[in-house]
Amino acid sequence: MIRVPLALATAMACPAFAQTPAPAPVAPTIVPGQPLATIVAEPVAMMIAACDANGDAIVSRAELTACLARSYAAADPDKKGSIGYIGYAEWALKWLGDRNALPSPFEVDRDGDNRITLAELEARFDSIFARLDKDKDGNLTRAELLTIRSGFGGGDRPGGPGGKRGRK
Ligand SMILES: [Ca+2]
Ligand SMILES: [Ca+2]
Repeated sequence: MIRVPLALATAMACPAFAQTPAPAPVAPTIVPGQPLATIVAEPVAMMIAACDANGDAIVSRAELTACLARSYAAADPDKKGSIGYIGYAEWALKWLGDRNALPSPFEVDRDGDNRITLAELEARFDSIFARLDKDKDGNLTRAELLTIRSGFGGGDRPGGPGGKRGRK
């Protein structure tokens, strides 16, 4: 039996080191046609999501009402029944994450008296709830709380090819 030395056998199995060199790495580019949608949550949606009291990941109007009352009470410790714009900014910082996050005090202060009452806050959130509640069932799912944005100069791609991914 002829035994071929292992090193030689390996060399025979690997032809030519002299092939054309691999192309230099290229910076990744955005492939045309790739979906560019970004999924984000508005600050107000983040707050509403945290109002889910029973842990079913769905926020009902009752849960939101209770949540708003709780947050307002913390901003109005002396129970004056209204807070000024500075107090509202502190409320927004705590519950929306930023003093300037929407809704702004100007849109919440319906009667324009420079004070925010709980009723005014509830009224504003009521219309926000209605806007987000796409299927109008009185509950907000996490999907309803998200906003789909197309960015990076890409056009709108409603229902792009993303839905076909992950076939199983
Ligand atoms: Ca007011
Ligand atoms: Ca809904």
